[in-house]
Amino acid sequence: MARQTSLTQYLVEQQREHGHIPQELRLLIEVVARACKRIAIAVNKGALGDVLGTAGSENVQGEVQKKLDIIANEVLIEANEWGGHLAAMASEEMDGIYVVPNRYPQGEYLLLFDPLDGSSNIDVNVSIGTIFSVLRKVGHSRGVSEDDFLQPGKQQAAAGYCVYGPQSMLVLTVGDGVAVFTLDRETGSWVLTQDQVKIPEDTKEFAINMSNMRHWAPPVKRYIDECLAGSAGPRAKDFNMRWVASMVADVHRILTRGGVFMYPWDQREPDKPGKLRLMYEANPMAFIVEQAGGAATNGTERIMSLHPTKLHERVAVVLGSKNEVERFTAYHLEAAEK
Ligand code: AHM
Ligand code: MG
Repeated sequence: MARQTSLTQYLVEQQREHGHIPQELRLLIEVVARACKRIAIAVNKGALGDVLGTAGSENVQGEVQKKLDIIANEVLIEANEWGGHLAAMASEEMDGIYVVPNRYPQGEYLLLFDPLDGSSNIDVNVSIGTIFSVLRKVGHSRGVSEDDFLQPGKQQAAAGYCVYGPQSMLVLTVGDGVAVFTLDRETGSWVLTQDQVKIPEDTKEFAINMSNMRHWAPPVKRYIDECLAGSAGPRAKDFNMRWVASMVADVHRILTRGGVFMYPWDQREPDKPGKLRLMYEANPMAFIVEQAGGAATNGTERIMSLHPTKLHERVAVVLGSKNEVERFTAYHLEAAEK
């Protein structure tokens, strides 16, 4: 029987060979992975576990919370608060930060997450996921505040997502490439199924919510029009389109076979830079995509260089196959020069 590498073994080996996973970070990643396993089990139960439908509340961003949004948030907090590896957590589903209670030791890491991404797909049995980002508390100030979280994405110590689809998969980077683990439901362990994943630099596939087309800025429209023109147009090739409406599933497809994902600024709410959140959606995905050889920008700047000014900050996102992201970004820069 072929030998399998578990998540624990992968992390221990990374620590031993490359020395870039401190003990506390290893514990943190293992705890998050265990929490994701619990969430995967709840997702699988569906109606049998009474986890579908809305919870009758709204989050800080005015979005209706689903039962699973709340369950996943609680699972992640309960799993992470007592281990001594964290100072605080922040989540799409909580207004402010969650400081580790006094009864537990405080560690130096900060954990951010979107506990259940793709909420609109929960009740229709389509892939959803969990996204997380790990920062280190910088400076030696006592206590912890929201300001400690406001670091650019390039300072992330680790990032990952779990996709709950036909298989549950955990995708992880600690800054040394991207590894994929598949949940073996019989043994309950995360098994390494792909290492050093690479996103092809070119693609013929794009992902965007086309129903927003009339609201887009001219460079977005130009990029998509050229894709749609196919082999007769300036790109001289036919493009395919996919949109799951779960960022985890769309990014996972791009990680697997290339593509470009876009959620740009649009005129529906001109004061919002975009729909997706910088700190627990765009940054972790940007870290993974860059580590797999892809690129991630907001149309003009590298996402991981942006300095957040608030926890729930929103951002425009284009990420995936490098040459397409660069083209999309060039169209924005050209438009800005005019
Ligand atoms: P959520 O975190 O509340 O689920 O929202 C984020 C999701 C992304 O997963 C996805 O890419 C996007 O919202 C889909 O938006 P839309 O429904 O506008 O297509
Ligand atoms: Mg989300």
